[in-house]
Amino acid sequence: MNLLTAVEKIRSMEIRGASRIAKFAVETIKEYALRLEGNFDEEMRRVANLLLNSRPTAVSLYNAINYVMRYKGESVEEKRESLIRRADEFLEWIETAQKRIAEIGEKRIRDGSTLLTHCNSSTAIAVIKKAHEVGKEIRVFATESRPRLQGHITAKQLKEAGIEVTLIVDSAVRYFMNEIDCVIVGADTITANGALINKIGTSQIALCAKEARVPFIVAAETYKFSPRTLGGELVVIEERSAEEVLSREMLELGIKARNPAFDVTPRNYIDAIITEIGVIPPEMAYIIIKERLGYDRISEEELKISEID
Ligand code: RUB
Repeated sequence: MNLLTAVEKIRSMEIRGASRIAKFAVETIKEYALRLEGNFDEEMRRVANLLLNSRPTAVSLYNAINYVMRYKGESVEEKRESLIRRADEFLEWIETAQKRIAEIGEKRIRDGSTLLTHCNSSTAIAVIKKAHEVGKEIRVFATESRPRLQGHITAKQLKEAGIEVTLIVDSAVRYFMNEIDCVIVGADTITANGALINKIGTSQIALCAKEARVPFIVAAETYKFSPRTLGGELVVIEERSAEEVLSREMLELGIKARNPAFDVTPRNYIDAIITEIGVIPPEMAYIIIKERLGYDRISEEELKISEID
């Protein structure tokens, strides 16, 4: 696939969700490396840099690219081999982590419970499906997730798995919270201080859950933890176009809209984070980053060999 087409697929959200974005980026890099001739380092950095700039918020993309770009070797063939090995390792990490999270997370879901999930998180859905698979009777409320309606995907996926699902509009979360036993969502990024960055509206749901004393659980692979935040960097919240929110008529009238794609849920609203290495409190985020992502990172400066818009 053409590189710019791959970047556009992420930007336009044809490929979306933190895990899928990471997987797709790694596959794209791998495919590119396989057929690359010429200056390997320079070309691979250009590819990495372009992909890195496709969407800013999910750190899975950054972690995936940094992992793969730590290839070693003298000759082009050695470098290629090393890069492909690392790409396969990361793909394996994605694959196995989600399975493990499903097994661990399922135990936190009680038989007969009603869950609420937001947006479309493959990891949160893996947990829900696993609970269903092991025979627990559960029902799920799925939020619509305006403006891109990822909740529709969630509702279809759960229904296909034979799980009872009810779609609600985002603003109905508090109305239904008393019927919910547990909220489970995915993550785009978890910061060093344990805050969660996820689909816009997640923090309101967490607020409602806390008020109603409903557990709020996050399903997140360790590659969703952000080493960049250790150095004090703030997570960039993607703001998408007003056209996703406004009709043409409203746009023509000159009405403005703001359309942030994600928001920040502080750690004191989070009861547990289910990772592939176990259930952790958000306060442990720092340790996860140190232990799991403590590899020598390639800095963004190193990746940026030329200015590409
Ligand atoms: C998707 C979203 C998901 C996380 C986790 O946002 O916020 O909850 O990415 O997903 P968008 P997963 O649709 O804007 O990409 O668990 O599949 O990685």
